[in-house]
Amino acid sequence: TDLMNIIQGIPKAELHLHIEGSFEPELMFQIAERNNITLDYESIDALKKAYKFNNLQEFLDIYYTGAQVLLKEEDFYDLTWAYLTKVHSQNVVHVEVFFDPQTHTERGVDFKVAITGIYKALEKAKEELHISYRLIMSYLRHMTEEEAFKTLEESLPFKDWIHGVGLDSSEVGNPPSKFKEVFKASAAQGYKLVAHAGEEGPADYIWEALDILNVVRIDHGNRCLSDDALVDRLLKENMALTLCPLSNLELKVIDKLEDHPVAKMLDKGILATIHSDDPAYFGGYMNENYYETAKALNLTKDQLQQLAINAFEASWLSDSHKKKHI
Ligand code: ES4
Ligand code: ZN
Repeated sequence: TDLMNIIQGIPKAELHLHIEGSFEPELMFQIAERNNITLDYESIDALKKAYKFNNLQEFLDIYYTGAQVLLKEEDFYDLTWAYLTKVHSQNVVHVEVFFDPQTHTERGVDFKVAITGIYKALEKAKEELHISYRLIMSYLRHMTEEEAFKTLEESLPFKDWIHGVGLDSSEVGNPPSKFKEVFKASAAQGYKLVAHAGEEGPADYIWEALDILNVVRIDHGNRCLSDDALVDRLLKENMALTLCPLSNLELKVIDKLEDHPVAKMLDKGILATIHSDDPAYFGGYMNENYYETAKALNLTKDQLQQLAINAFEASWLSDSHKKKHI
């Protein structure tokens, strides 16, 4: 279609992507088989039928189960390479990828195994696909701050491969303030800071991410429009929100895409951006997120271009690299 051609033609940056959430059922079965693991689902179709979620937690339960088949460096490499070739075909030219070390170290898979596989695929994509990248390790907020500190410690030998830290998993009941000290210590190590906030949790959690954690971007941030003072703050600091419309729909953060706040955010001048979050689970990569959102909200070509420009502006590319895309 014309709309999809326009979207395909826009060079895009993806800033909110959990690599474990890009695990397609086909690859999951393939890796399970070579690792001699039996999945709880008897076929790819049976697994896909389980992808129906009423909230974030129902999704996370399945997402962590899927990740259990990742054991070896080559598993993480294949996972990451599959994602990168897919988004390359969608004209994505820059990615800032999350991984969840604790999802793997908890199961006895070394930090080194996970990060090395991911890193090698990112480097190959830089060389062969000309995709620039940053890598972000996320602390799991349902775990303790002490456990996050342990992860920070484990990351230090790989500091040169890691650009920032994030905060993800079950939001409600696990406010940003729970991780105040480990974010401070992460910044002291030179890591940039982001956090999921205001996806299912209240606007208060967005304030905490800004005031207590000192993040440079908010992942999701849907709930900010309920708080005028918060909107003023986001505008004043030109703070980016990395929104994920199909994720919001699949996790019932919104009832229908027509209700997505991104158009209102653009109208207010907020640095809003669109990404895929967990594309293998939510039914679409970058282009599908742009496309479905554009259709539901009647976004103009200018608004689509603005969304892409916003993502480069909010990215961690150097100013000289940003300029090529803005
Ligand atoms: C996530 Cl959608 C979402 N929210 C919070 N944590 C996550 N990890 C992966 N996807
Ligand atoms: Zn996310």
